[in-house]
Formats: sequence, C-alpha cells, structure tokens
Amino acid sequence: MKKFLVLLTALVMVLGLCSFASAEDVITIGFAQVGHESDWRAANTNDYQSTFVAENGFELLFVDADNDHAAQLDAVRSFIEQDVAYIVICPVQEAGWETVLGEANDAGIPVIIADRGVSADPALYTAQVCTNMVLEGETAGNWLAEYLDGADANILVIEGSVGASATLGRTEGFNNIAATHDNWKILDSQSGNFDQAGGQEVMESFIKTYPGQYNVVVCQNDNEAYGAMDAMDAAGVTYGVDGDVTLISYDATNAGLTYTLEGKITCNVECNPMQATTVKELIAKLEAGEAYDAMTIVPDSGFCAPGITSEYAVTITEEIITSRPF
Ligand code: GZL
Repeated sequence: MKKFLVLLTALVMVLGLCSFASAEDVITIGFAQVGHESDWRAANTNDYQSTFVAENGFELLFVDADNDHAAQLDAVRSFIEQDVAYIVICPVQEAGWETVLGEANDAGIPVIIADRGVSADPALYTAQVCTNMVLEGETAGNWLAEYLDGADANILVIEGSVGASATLGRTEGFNNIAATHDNWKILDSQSGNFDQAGGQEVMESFIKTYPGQYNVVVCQNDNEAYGAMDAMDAAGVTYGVDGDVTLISYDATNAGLTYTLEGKITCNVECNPMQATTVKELIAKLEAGEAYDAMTIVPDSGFCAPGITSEYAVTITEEIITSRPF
C-alpha cells in the first residue's frame, strides 16, 4: 500500500509539473480583427481561430472590432494591459495607428500587422503579413484591357470600406491602368463597405443615376458583387459574359468563384485570407530569436469565366474551386 501511495504521489507531481510547464509555455496572442463584414473575413477569422489553439501552444484573445477603428484601438490597449506576448492587428483603416503602436512598443510587446496595412512608421511594429492590394487592382485593370481589346469602357466602382488599405490599394492599382486608356471613363466610385447590403444600395443608386451609360462594374469584394447582382437583376440589367455589363470582383471566395464559373462574374481577383500559418511561423522565428522577414506578401492571382483565356487570370473550373480551402 505504501509503495502505491508513493507512486501515486510521484505521478501527481509529474502531471502537476507538466501542466505548470505547459502553462508557462503558452503564448498569448491578442488578435484585433476588422469585423465580420464578408465571407473573406469569416475565412480569415476561422483560419486564426483554428491555428492559434492550445494544442499548438497558444491562447488567442480575439476581439471583433465590427469595422470600428476606435474599438480596435481599445482592443489593442486592453491587450497591452494584459501584457500579451504578441499583438496581431488586421487594421480597419490605414490611418490613426501611431499613438497606440508607440504604447505597445513602450510596453515591449511585438506587433504584427496582418491582412491590410497602416500608414504608421514601420519602425513602430515588428512585421507585416499581407497581400499586394495595388497589384490586385492592376490585375483587374490589365485583365479588363485585355478583355475589351480596345473597346470603350464606362466604369462604375463599388469601393470597399472607407480608409481601408484594401480599398485604397485596389483603387490605386485599377486607376493606374485606367489612366493609360483614353477611352476609359470612371463615371463614379462609392463605398459599399465590403458587404452585400452596401453593394446593393450603391448599385441601386448607380442604376438610377447612370441608366444605360455603363458597361463595366467593379466591386472591391465578392459580397458587394452579390449585392450589385441583386440590384441589377431587380432592374433588368444584364451582366456577365452574356450580359451588357462586365462584372469584376475581388476575393475569389468559393461563392464568388462559383458565380465566375457560371459566367455571372466575368473576372474575380483573388485575395488569400489564409494568413494565420504565415503569422504563426513568423512568431516561431521571433520566439527562437531567428532572422525573420519584416514584410511577407501572401501570393494571390486572378480568375476569369469559362471561355475566356487571359495572360492575367486563370480560366476557372469546378476542379479549381473544389481544390481551394476557402
Ligand atoms: C482584403 C481584406 C478585405 C476583403 C474583404 O485583404 O482586407 O476585407 O477584400 C474584407 O472581403 O472585408
């Protein structure tokens, strides 16, 4: 009996040490997410929540800022107060980050900017993991130029959230290409807030203001495109490969690519939301004191509807859609 009690005591002590050691090793991440405005955002959030889990040695403190910059600043300050190991921010907007990044710096907490960008001095944060939004805009513009083959373009743009680097970058990139075509005219450009209701509302307004005057609609994400499609359907405006309006979208989510396969969205420029593993690998390097990249661009490409061959976009197939993780 005595031997059993000694063994049992030893076992309890070992298990206790293990749990203590594991508690020691947990890396706490404060994650300030933009919100829940789109299918892309849901895929991005799910990627973080399934990557930064206990079995991988992490505790994820997650805050959904609901597209509110002030709420995001509050979240970062709460992470600083909790003295997390790392702060990851997908910034709602590009501007207004200098002060709070300085506070994180003063607290000695490394900050990783992810998905989008900030206009603050890069010395104020440790690293950035994002996609190239200007290139995404240029891909859309180059594809359109190739597709139109010299024909005139009267373009309406439904932009993303005001002040977001995704909006600013895609607008800049597309306009870079538009500026090289004298017979392209951007009739109007308004924010649809990266959501379906916003896309529908703006498209309804465009249909009233510019009846029959446009042949291209650019939506800066798939959810806006769904809203624009609803508005055009209701107004009897035809779109897609067989319609009067060429519809361009961004994100290339599963549903967006399905509409592209059906020829309703003519071109869909990808933006890869699966960025959590890249962030996790970056943190592993920081933990190990190893050299790391201050800027990592997550690659993406473009897709276009069947029947279209392009230098700037891959012709979509069912196989491509089923092979993708989002
Ligand atoms: C792009 C990302 C954008 C997506 C939208 O990196 O920030 O925000 O294009 C999302 O779907 O809302």
